[in-house]
Amino acid sequence: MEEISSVSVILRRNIFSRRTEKTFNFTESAGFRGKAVDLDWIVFRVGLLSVLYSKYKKATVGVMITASHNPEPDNGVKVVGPMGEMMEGSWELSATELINSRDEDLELTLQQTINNFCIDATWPASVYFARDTRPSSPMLAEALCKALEMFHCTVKDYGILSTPQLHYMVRCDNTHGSYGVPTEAGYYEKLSKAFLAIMQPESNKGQYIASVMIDGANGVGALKAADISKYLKHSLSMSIFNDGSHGKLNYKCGADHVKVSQTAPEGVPVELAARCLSFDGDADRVVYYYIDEGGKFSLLDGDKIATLVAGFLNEMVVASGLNLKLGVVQTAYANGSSTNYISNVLKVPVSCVSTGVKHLHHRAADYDVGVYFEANGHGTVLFSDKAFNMIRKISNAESGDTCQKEAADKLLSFVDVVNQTVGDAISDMLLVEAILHERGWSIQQWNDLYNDLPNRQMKVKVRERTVIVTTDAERKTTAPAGLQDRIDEIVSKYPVARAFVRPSGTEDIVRVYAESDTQEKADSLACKVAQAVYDMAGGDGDRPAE
Ligand code: G16
Repeated sequence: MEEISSVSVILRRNIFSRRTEKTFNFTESAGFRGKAVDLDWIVFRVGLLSVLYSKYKKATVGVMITASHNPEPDNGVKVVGPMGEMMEGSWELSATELINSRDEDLELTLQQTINNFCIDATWPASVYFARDTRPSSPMLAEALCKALEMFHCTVKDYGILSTPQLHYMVRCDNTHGSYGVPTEAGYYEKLSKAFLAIMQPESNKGQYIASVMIDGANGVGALKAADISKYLKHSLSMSIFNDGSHGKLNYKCGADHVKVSQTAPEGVPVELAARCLSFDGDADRVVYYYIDEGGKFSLLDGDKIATLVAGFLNEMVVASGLNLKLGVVQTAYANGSSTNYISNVLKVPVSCVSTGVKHLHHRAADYDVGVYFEANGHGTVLFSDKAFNMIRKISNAESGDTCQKEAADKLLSFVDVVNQTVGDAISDMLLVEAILHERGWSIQQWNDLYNDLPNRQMKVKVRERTVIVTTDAERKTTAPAGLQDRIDEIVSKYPVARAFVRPSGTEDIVRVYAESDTQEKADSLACKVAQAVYDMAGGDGDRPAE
């Protein structure tokens, strides 16, 4: 591939040359992330990688510039596969090698990637890309463009999009429009048409009120929620706060802040019993919350969304008379009560996988209808081709059971409300709203399905977080030696308790999760486990204190 030689020319001019000896790892959950000022050369290399990935897949692929829930000075880059899925695991090693290659070896590394994956270099690459609202994103988009321009590939710059919108565009292109139209209007039209079909005004809404207060995390989600509201007409009233007009991205607001701190965000005048929700910085996560009459803050996170969605879809599948395998996928962060509720009350199979949507998405595809949500609010529903065709068959049948047909018609609208490519805060919000509307439920009624076990998350700073090695879907550690025994010993002193630790893929810290029967005990357990991590895994800075 002759274009590869121009890579060295660019590097010799000192543009996008490697500026550090530090090693970077492509993380499963987040691609590459770091301080934005250090990232232009990395994004340039990811651009080169995306061209090869497109040639390898013989399809359009995507590149998203975002650091999602991370603070504003950070940024990052992810690669999107042809069906809107995350890049294949077998390419993660190549991505890491490409980023860590010395400038003088870069041409060779690119050539090795071509050889390793038997890439047909003559295939015309096609890369779609977009960015979030971070001030550093345009500069990184330019670095990406420089790489793409060198290969004369088809490039589509969508400007500012939410991460799930870019995933949607890539899938639309590769399915030649059968998934949808690859434009922003196409996205809004598909989702809103399906939503409006469900939100029939004449239906009995019970205690449901079609009004939400949205915390946009001062990011792209606020802009896109405002855009879709025009298509939703009067079916859902949205008051949007933290819309980026002032205030910093993800600072004391957004889904991650609300989930981890278990408090309402700043900037939202949370009203008694009002249904409030927070997006994260690139609008691929959503969590709900409300303040009850006693003034208590209640969080309805990804687990609560998963249980609401799985319970409803399961009923609809049964009502349609279909024999479809529906299952839920969670991670170790799932609250023990939610797993219990799914297994014992809904009687739906539930599995646990490692953190990162890639893992959940993969496992959910084993079901006809796979509901996956991380506790942090990241998730979606996958409907297999088999499920879709069976639902459509009942819906299109000219004779047959009227109730089954009605249920199948409704299910088809639910299929279209869902962005099946990856977690999508806007699509998930519409899904939750549609189900609450169907049920006629208030947020409190939804919350009353089961009680979460009190839980606490903490972050521990260590010198090198990769010293922590996990197994069993991250529920146990195998290194450093003795840490798991110490955690087991601490946990055994608390009732109904569980705790685990894992190195973050998006921040330079180790995460600690703990749950027990009271908040005080969950807090104390989290702290004791955090101290064990600090002591046994090379703590840095202040030791966690109770
Ligand atoms: C990303 C992934 C999520 C994952 C999170 C984990 O979130 O997309 O699936 O749960 O990372 O982060 P960590 O490894 O730091 O716990 P996002 O929203 O930041 O892209």
